[in-house]
Amino acid sequence: VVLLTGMPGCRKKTLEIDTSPPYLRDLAEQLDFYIGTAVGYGSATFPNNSQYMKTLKREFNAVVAEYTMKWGTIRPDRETFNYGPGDELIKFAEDNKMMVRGHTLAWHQSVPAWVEDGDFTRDEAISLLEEHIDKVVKRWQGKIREWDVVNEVIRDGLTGQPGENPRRSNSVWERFIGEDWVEFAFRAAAEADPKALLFYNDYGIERKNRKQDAVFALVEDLLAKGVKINGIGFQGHFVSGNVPSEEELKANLDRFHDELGLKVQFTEVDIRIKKPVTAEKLAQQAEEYKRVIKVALEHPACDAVLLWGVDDGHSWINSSFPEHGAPLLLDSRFDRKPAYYAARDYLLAEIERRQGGEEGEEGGEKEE
Ligand code: 9MR
Repeated sequence: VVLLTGMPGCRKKTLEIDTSPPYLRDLAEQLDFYIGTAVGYGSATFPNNSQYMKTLKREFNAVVAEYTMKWGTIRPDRETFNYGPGDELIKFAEDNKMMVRGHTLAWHQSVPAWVEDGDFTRDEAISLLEEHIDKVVKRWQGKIREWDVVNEVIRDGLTGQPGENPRRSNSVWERFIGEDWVEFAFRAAAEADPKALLFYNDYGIERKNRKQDAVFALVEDLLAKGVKINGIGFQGHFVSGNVPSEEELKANLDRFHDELGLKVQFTEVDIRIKKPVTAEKLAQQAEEYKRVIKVALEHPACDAVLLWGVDDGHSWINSSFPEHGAPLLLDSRFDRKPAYYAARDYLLAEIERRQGGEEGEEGGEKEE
């Protein structure tokens, strides 16, 4: 290290990263809260990249599989159930005392070709969906606290024209079964594990807009039919500079909680920055992360914020939005960014505030 840092153009800063305590997961635990992350799978991430693994264990108390619990991984063909990668994540979570979110039992993406290109009658598709949900949920019963049962039913770009169909037409489930596939999915999940918390999960609904209204109407209708739904996942794939205000974020959580009695969580948070990434933009992102965590922590019906990745180097943003970058709390060297420190400082201040206990102002109690 001495030799290298002595060399021109090679500063010590580039070799060492800050891993000093306190860690986010320990602070979150003191606040009865989950700070989680999506977990990849393969040589660059879980369970093979030792730096990734160390960081994951150290900083997070909740995990969600980024893709290994989707149909595409679990069900390569009709007869094969590939539970291996999911089992590994659950074992890891048990060993490290982490909560596990399940993601996702039914979605229009990551559907294997044998389903996507299959030729199923409505009844056959219903049986297939129900059988899959029954098997997968029972496999991990008691180990997965909450499931994204249904993901992203409502489409983008709604205009509000009379008679407009707000649902995605490019979903196999919609095509084979029709609109009530969502109901079959939730009912099957509830039957398979009556104790699991069941979520509807979607993006672009973190502020009041037509998509949010359509999600609200969908869930309201299902609840009126007696379908068990416990919560709404607001994915939170944000663009820095366009993150809703604290008031807007809170109003959305309130809407689903106060009017429908649902739990709420931020389930896939990342805040991507338009390149070039500058110190100023990182400072803005830090404020935005703090905002999201603050709203979540203060809300009585919200007990979790899950990020969509451990570090900037392994984020889906790099391939899907190449004009943007740096979406997470840790950079591609797993070093802490201003957003990490902002999140940590906020959690620390909140612990102090609650312990200091200005009378009547402790707050933070979560609903059952
Ligand atoms: O980040 C995930 C990426 O690695 C997968 O290839 C992709 C398809 O399975 O899904 C990505 O995660 C998505 C999540 O499951 C649902 N919300 C949007 C996420 C980003 O596309």
